[in-house]
This record gives sequence, structure tokens and C-alpha cells, in this order.
Amino acid sequence: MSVVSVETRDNLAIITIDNPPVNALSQAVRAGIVSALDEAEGAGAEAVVLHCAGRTFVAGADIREFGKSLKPPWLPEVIARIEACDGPVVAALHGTTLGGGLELALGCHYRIAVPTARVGFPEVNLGLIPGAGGTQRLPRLVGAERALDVMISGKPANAAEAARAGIVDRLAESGNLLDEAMNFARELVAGGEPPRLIRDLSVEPVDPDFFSEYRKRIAPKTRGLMSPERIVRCVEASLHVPIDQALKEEREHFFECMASPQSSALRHLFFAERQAVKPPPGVSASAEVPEMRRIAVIGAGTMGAGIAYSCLGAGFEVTVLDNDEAGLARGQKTIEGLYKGGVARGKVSREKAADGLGRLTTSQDYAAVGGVDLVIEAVFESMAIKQEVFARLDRVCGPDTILATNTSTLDVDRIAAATDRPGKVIGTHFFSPAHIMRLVEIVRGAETEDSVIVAGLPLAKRLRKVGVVVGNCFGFVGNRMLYGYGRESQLLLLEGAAPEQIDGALQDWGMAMGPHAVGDLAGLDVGYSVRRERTDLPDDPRFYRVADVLVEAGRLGRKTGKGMYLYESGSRAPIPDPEVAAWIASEAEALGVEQRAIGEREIVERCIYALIVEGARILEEGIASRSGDIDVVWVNGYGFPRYRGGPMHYADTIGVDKVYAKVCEFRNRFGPMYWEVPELLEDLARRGGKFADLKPAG
Ligand code: T1G
Repeated sequence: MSVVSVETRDNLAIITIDNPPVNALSQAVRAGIVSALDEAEGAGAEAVVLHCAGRTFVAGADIREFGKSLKPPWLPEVIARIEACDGPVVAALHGTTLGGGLELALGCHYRIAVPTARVGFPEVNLGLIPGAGGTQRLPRLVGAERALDVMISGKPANAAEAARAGIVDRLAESGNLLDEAMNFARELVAGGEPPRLIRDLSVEPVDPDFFSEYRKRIAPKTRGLMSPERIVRCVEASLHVPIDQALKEEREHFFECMASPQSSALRHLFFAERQAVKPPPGVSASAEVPEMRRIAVIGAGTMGAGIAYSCLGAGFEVTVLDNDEAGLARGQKTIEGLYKGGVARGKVSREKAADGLGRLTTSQDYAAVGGVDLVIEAVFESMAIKQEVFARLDRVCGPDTILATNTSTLDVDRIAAATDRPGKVIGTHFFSPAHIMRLVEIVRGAETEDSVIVAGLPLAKRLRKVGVVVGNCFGFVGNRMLYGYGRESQLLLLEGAAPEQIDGALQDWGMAMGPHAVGDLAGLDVGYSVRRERTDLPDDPRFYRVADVLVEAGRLGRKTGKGMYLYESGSRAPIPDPEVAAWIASEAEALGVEQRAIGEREIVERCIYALIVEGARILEEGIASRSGDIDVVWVNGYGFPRYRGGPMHYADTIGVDKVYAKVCEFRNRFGPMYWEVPELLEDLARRGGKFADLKPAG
């Protein structure tokens, strides 16, 4: 079946693109459009309507083609062919017209869209720029500033906004887009207007210092990224350089971005995040997914309230249960406050907030959760308390109710053992703040049924989160890897690196926050109590020694005004504390650790390679099925820079052999206790392999 077809109706030609799932501009589509235009003109059509079958107009270039040998016709050539048509070409937009799809539409002479359509340039999310004239045509339509906002944010605009901005000429309100597009084309023919080419327009002049000011404005959000600056340069050229020269420069910038490690990393994550939400090998995707309408959340604390708020936002009926009356009231207030804040920021309409709160009930009686489809437990991180909660839930809930625990480190199998339905027990590890962080680790217990695992994935998507199925071990994937990262950041303190030096090195490298600032934010007592529960801590008095000393001195972090750093009241800015520096020095002396000057490179390599080593072990043990899953966990749950693709992709980018050599050096220097080389890492290094090439573990 051809991906592009053309039919003539009276004096019109209708070109239909049909390339599921999103009508991406594959080579066949590009070639098909050109031949369809030739056929339309050969048939004497006086106008052309270009539309798409399926759920959306063209959602972009075919990302799968990138990095491979691209074949003509190139998209700019297709667009030039459209612009060369004698009669008007009308693009009929529905769904999400994005990237190359919007460039294709801007190459048409006019655009009509259904009210639910959205248009945008998300290339920046892939480390790219619009490479087929978007940086030249959009400013001609909407001005330099508006065009930059669209391309730098990567966020789509809705049809009404697009119409107001002049990106879309008309909204199709009748419900029949194609008919209205054909009528629009007939009107244009009847009107005898010559085809209007956006390329012939000029960009509204800007103030002399506009671009330098704009660069300053976007600097915080685009730190470390390559393509935003290239977009700004292209838009600058749209004002000062003849368009054909500017289009040539744009193409050069596009290919440089395409070849960059940043774009390779971001394209890797695009597909890894979509792969992660598919059931891992060994889990039958055909398992019947139970319908979910009612959810109960046990525990009205910060996590419970955040989870409940997310579930309300996804349209579920939610019952929040807490055995403490004051705690339950606080939880309800937290949820109401989240809605109030959302309305104040214009993120949530008043109606949606009222609807959400209307679906919320609270109770202290377990009987109230008897009829729910899913329970998410979010009580205190204590095995005994969780087992007691699950035993009670087991007695009151229906036999098919799924019982999920939000534990961040405890053994899901031991929690499941407190019930008679271990097959229905699963972990749903949300990250704090639960209503903001996108990641949910879906932890499969030894007996968790496939249907329960498969149910967790669409649930995560419905909560607008990224669900990753992980195995049951201490810390699952994210927190287990965090231990190695945190351990090195602690040892570096004893060895002579200051907290602010460690945080600075890792933030300059791209981490959203340094490990010590994160520790103060989360509360040093959280890690402290988890370490107290563990029975398998390394026999090493240095292990998290500084953090322990701070907690025992009552320095818990931001919440006590001091932790690793000092915090002035009302300020979040971490201030280095000479008292902590003195404490570290005395602890190092007592432990016989020689202090020395440590460079940024060593700080970054020890912390990041500790992630890679643990990630390799996690893959060896099958706790994660795909290396991409580990990357998805770390970019969505721990502030790992997306433009480096995640720990395992980063190892592939550096070269697994180089990582292996460095880890061997660390093992020889610091001992095998922490730097034992995983066999998988050694094996990949020896055969020049990549983590990404590993077959998913089933
Ligand atoms: N190319 C190839 N495959 C794509 C694709 C694309 N552009 N977009 C989506 N897919 C696949 C995706 O991998 C998944 O496959 C399926 O479609 C459904 O996607 C030249 C250089 C359109 C909003 O960045 O934002 O144009 O997993 O799960 O949630 O200047 O897909 O089913 O096998 O995301 O309904 C610019 C990227 C490209 C848009 C739909 N365009 N796509 O979301 O479905 S660069 C983009 C999306 C470019 C030009 C530049 C979303 C969506 P599978 P999905 P969804």
C-alpha cells in the first residue's frame, strides 16, 4: 500500500499521506509527495489539498532514519516543489503537526486546522534544529521572538494560538476537515489570488540588542546544550541574510547538530522511553489488563498526598486512608493546596480542580477501600508497618484488587508474603515530589502476575509518568545505583574535596544538582535511617561517615537550616560551612585517610563510573532488562543530564573499553571492595561492544 496517494476531484487534487503511526516523513513519503504533485499538475489540478490519514498530520521527519545514510528527495526539496506549484496548496492539519511536518505545512501556501490540532517544533528535545526552513519561515510569519520561543521551548501551540499567530489561516469547525480544506482551496482558486509564499515575506525588525538579551534569557534553561544557540543564529540570519543563503546555513547547523553526541543521546532517550513502557521480555504483553477506576492511597503524608493528587489528575476516584486523624487532615490540605497552586499558576482550570476534589474521599476505616481496583501504599518506610498494612488490605479488598507498595528500598517479596495474594502485589516506586517527578519504578516481585505488571505500564502513562519495570533487589535500579554515586561523593570528602567542589564539578558536568545539595534537600536523616535498616553494609568505617556524623550532630539538611551546608532562613542557597570542613578533616585524620588536592575529572569519573559499574551489575542480574531502561530511570528520577543520554548510553559514548580501563585503575588504586569489575563490562570492553547492543534479558 502506497504511503502517499493522490486523487482528483473536479479541479482539485487531494494528496493523502498514510504512513502510520504518525505519518513521519520517511524517504518514501518525501518521494511520494513529489510524484503526487507532478501527477496533480499533469492532471491539470488548479489547487492541491495535502492531508494525512490516521491520527495526525505529519509529526516530523522519520527519526529512525537519522544517523543512517539519508536518501533524496530531501525535505527542503519537497518544500521547494510545493512552493513551485502554480496553484495554491492547502495543508489540512489535525493531531500534532510537528517538526518537519510543520515545515512541510509552512511550505504550503495556506493551512487549515481542526480546533484540537497542535503545531510545534520539538527538534530541540532531540538536540536538533528545524532543518528544512522552519528557522526561516516561522519568523517571517510570527516574528523573531515568538518564533524563538516556539523553537527553543520545543512546546507545541494549540490551533487557536496558531491561528492567532498566523501560523494557521483558518480553523475547520464543521468536523469534516477535508471538506473544509477543499472548500478553502476552491475559494482561493475562485479568488484568483497568486500563491502566497512565506519565503517571500520579511521578518519584522528587532531592537539591536534583542538577540544578546534573548541569549541571556534562555541561558539558565539551555545550559550545556548545543542546538538552542544554533536556532538563535539561524533566526538572526533570517533578518540579515538572503533566504537561500540562510537556508543553506540552517542546513549546515542541522547536520552539525545531528552529528553531535548530544543529539545521539537525546534520540536514544526518545526511543528508550518508548521502549521502557513496553512489557519487558518474558512478560506476556497479551496478559489481560484489569480496568482501573478506583484507587486507594494508604498514608496521607507527602508522598501519599502527591500520589493521590496525580491519580485525581488522571481522572481516577481516589480514597486516601490514614490511621492518624490529624495526618489525614494534613494530607487533604496538601491535595487541596496542590490544586489551589495549580489554578493560581494557570496549570489547572477551576473546573478541573473542583472535579478532582469531587472525586476525593478520605477515611480512617479500611472498609472504605474494600471496592477499589488498586491500592497504593505509601506509609512509613518500615517493613513491619508495611506488612501489617498489607495484611489488613488483603482481608478487606476484593480478590482481584492490585496491592502496590511505594517502598523505595524494602523487599517487595517480603511485603507480598504478608498477603494471600502475592501475585497481585507489585512495587510502584514514585519519586518525590510524586506529583512532579515523571519516573515510576514498577517493581516485579517473584510472584507478581504478568497482568499486574502489564497493568502498571498504562497506569504510569495515564499518570503522565514514565514507568520502568525493574526487578526486586535493595534499591531496585535507581537507588541501588545511587549508593555507589553517593559513596564516592562521601569518600571524596574524606580524601580532601570540599562539598562545594564535588557538587560544582558534577553540576558543571551536567547533573541538575550536586549530591551533597541533594542530600541536604532530601534530608540526611532519610539515608541515615535506611543505612541503619541495612544488614549488608560494607565493612568500611569510611562508608557515609561524614553524613552519619552530621545526622548525629542534628544537622539534617535544609529542614534544620544546616546539613552539609548552611542555609540562611528562607534561602535555599547552600553555604559552605567551615565547621563541616573541620569535622571532615578530623574524621579523615581519625580514619587515617590522607587528604590531597583532587581534580574535577577524578570527581566526575569516580561518581559517574560508579553508576555505570552498578548498572552493569544490574543488567548481569536481570534487575533491568534493557540498558536503556537504566538510562530512563536516571534521567527521569535523578537529574542525570538528558543530553548525555543516561549512564549506560554515556558509557557507550565514551567507549566501554575506556570505562573498563578506568574502572580497572580505580580497582587497583582503591581496592576491589567497591571497584570489582563486572564481567559484563569486561566482556563488552574486550569485544568492543556497547550496552545498547545487549539483547534484552527475558
Ligand atoms: N519518527 C519515527 N517514529 C516516531 C516519530 C518520528 N518522528 N514520532 C513518533 N514515532 C513513533 C514512536 O517511536 C512510537 O513507536 C510511535 O511512533 C508512537 O509514538 C526535519 C529534523 C507525535 C506527539 O520530535 O512527539 O522533524 O514505540 O508513543 O504518545 O526539521 O510521538 O509504537 O514503535 O510517542 O501518541 C520532529 C516526536 C522530528 C515528534 C505522538 N518530531 N514524536 O505521541 O505516541 S525531527 C518529533 C512525538 C524533525 C525536521 C526535524 C510523539 C507524538 P512505537 P508515541 P504518542
